Amino acid sequence: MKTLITGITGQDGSYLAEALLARGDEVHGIVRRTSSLDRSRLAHLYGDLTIYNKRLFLHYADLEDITTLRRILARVEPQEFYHLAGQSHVGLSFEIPETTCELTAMGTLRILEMLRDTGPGCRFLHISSSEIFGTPDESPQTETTPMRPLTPYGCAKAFATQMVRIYRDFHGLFACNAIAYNHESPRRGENFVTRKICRAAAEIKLGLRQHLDLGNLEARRDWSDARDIVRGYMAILKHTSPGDFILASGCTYSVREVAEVAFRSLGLEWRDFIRCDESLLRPADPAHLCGDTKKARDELKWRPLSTFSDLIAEMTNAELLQVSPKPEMHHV
Ligand code: GDR
Repeated sequence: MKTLITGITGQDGSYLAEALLARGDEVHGIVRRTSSLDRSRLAHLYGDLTIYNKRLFLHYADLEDITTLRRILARVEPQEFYHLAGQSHVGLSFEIPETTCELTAMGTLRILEMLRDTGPGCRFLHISSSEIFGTPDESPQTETTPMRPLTPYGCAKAFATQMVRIYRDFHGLFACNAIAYNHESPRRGENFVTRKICRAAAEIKLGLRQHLDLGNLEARRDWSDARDIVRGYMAILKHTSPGDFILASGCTYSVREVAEVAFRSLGLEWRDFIRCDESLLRPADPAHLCGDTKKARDELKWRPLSTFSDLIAEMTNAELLQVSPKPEMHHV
C-alpha cells in the first residue's frame, strides 16, 4: 500500500509514519520547501538505511504550491492520503488569521479539488479539531453537534471540515474527518501547554529555572495520548464507508491539573512555581470541549489505551532526560 502524508514532520505525522511503515506501507511525506524545520522527530527513520529512500520518501512542497502537490500526487498514486499539515496553534491564529485560513482552510480545499481530478480512488483523511465546536450547544459533542467556532483557527477548521463533507456527499470522494480533541506526547510542540508545563517542571527540578508563566489555568480540555489518536486515524481509513469520527478520551482536566500531575511526578508542589501571565490569556477560549466517542467505539472498535496521569508523567520524565546535563566525555 502507498500512503501520502502532509505534516509528516509533526507529532502526529511522525507517529503515523512509524505505524504505517510497521504495517508494511510505502510512505511518502510532503515537507515544506523553505523549512529550516525541526525534523528531529523523524531522525531515527532517516538514519535507517533499510527505510529512508527505500520505503520512506520525502517530497518538497508548500501547501500553497498546488502544481507541485498535483505532480506529487500523480507520481505517487497513493491509496491513502492523510492531511495533517496546517497552522495548528490556536492562540497564534489570533495573530496570523490570514495565514491560518490560507493553510488550514484553503490548503484543504485545494487538496480536495486535486483529488477530485487526479485521485478519486484515493481514501482521504482530514484532521479536523474540537475547536470547530467553540461554544457548543451540548457536551459531550458528537459528530452531528453544530459547529460554532470561536477562534480564527476553529473557523478555518470548520470550513475545511464542511468542505470534506461536501466532496464526500456531492463528488463521491472517500473523504473523512477525524475530529480530534487535544492529544499530547513527548513529541508535542514546545508551545502547547502540556509540553510547556512538563518541560518547565523538569527544568525547575534540576534548578535550571525558578518559575513558569501560564495563561488560563482553569481552561479545561479533553486530553488524549497522540499515539491513541493516530491509531484512530488509520482505523477511519480502513473502515468500509467514509465518514466523520470524534477521537477523544471523553474526560476533561484543567491546565492546573496538568501542572499538578507533572510537578507531583517530580516530587514538587506546582503552587510554588506557577505564575499567571495575563498576556498569555486568549481573546476567546472554548470552555466545554469534551468528545463523545461512541461512534468510533461502535463502528471502528477504537478505544484509547493510555490514561491522563500516565501520559503527563511520561512526558515529564522524557523532559527530565532531555534537559539533564549529559555526562562529560573523557578522552584518554
Ligand atoms: P489548544 O492547545 O489551543 O486546545 O489546541 P494548547 O495546548 O495550546 O492550549 C490548551 C489550553 O491551555 C491554555 N493555556 C495555555 N496554552 C498555551 N499554549 N500556552 C500557555 O502558556 C497557556 N496557559 C494556558 C489555553 O488557553 C487553552 O485553553 C490544541 C492544538 O493541538 C490544536 O491544533 C488542536 O486542534 C486542538 O488542540 C484540539
